[in-house]
Amino acid sequence: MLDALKDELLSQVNAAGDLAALEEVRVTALGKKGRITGFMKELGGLSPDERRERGQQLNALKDEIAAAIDGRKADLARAHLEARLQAERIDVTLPVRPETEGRIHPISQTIDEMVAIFAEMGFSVAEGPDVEDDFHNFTALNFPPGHPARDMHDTFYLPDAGEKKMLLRTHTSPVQVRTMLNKKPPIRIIAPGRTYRSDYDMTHTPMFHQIEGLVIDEATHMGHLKGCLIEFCRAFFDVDDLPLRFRPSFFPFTEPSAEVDIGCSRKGGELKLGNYGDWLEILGCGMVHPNVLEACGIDSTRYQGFAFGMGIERVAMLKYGIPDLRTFFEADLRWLKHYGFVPLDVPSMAQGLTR
Ligand code: 2U9
Repeated sequence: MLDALKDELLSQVNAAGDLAALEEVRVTALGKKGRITGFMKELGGLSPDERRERGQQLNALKDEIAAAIDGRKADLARAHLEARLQAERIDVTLPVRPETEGRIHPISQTIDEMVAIFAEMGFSVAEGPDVEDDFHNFTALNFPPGHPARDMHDTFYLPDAGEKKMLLRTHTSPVQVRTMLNKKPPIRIIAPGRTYRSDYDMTHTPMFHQIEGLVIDEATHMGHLKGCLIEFCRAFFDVDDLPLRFRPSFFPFTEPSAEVDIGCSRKGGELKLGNYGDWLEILGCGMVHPNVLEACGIDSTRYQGFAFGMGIERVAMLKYGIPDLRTFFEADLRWLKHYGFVPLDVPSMAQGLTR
C-alpha cells in the first residue's frame, strides 16, 4: 500500500511544472494534514513491533519524497535560469543603434576648430561669466561714460539689484579684462563664448557667439597681429594662399584698429574664397589701447599687445554654407542632422579640422 502511495507521490513531484505546484505536492504529502503525516499519526494505535516496522517504512518514504521534492526544485530552478538566459541574451557584437547618436552643433564644431588652430600657436582658452558689470564690459575697455559706443551695443541690462548695474556681456572682451587683472604678461589667450545684444533681424539674434584673442608682451607689434590672423584664416578656411586685406577702422579698445577682409569671388551667386579680386569682411583687430592696459593694471610703457574679435555664426555660415542665421537657435533636429557633425569628428591640426 505504501508502494502505491510512493509511486503516486513521486509521479506528482515529477509532474509539478513550477515551484507553486511543487509546494502543493509537498503539503499534500508532508504537511500537517498530509497523507504521510496522517499515517504517522496512526502509529500510536499499533503494537510495538508493528509500530517499529511501519515507522521505519514511513520515515524512509518521507525521506525519499522530501529528497525527490528537493531534486525537482533544483531542476525547476535550473530550467528557469536557462529560460531567462535564453530570453535575455544580448549580442554584444551588434553595432550601436544609429538613432542614439547625436550631432555636434555647427557652433560647437567651429569653436573646436578655432581652438585647435590657436592652440597650435600657443594660445590658451579663457572663460568668464555671461552676466557682467559695467566696468568689465565697458569702462575698462575705454568706453567713456555716456559715449555713443555704449549705445551701439544695444545692451541688455538686468533689473536693478544693489548698487552695481549688471548686464549681459555684449562681447567676450570682459574675459580678457579679467585675465589681465589676474595674470602678469606674457598673455596669449582666446575667449570664445556667448554674447548678447538687443537686436533681431535677418543677420542678428539677441544671443550670438564671438571669439576674441589677446596677446600681451614687451615687444608684441602689428606684424605679429598680421601674421597670426593670416595664419589663422588660411588654416580655418583651408585655402593656402588666401589673401587678407587690413583696412583702417575704429574701436574704443584698440589703436590703431583694423578690419580684416578675405579674398573671394561672388560670381553667379556662388561664393568662392581665394585670390579673385573681391573682398569679404571677416574680423576686427588692433593694438590694445594704452588706456585699456592701464585700466587692467598693466604698465603701458613696458607692455603692448594686440587683440582681435570675430562672430562665430558668421564664419560658420560661410564655411559650411548655412544660409539663415536664425536656424542656428531653433533647435530643429532635422536641421541639426543636416548641418551637425558626428561626435567622433574631433577637429585637430594633426588629423584635419573637419572631414
Ligand atoms: C581687450 C582689449 C581689446 C577685441 C576686438 C574686435 C576688434 C572686433 C567684433 C567683430 C565682429 C565683434 O562679433 S563682432 O561684432 N570685434 O572687431 N574685437 S578688437 O579687442 C579687445 C578685447 C579685449 C581687453
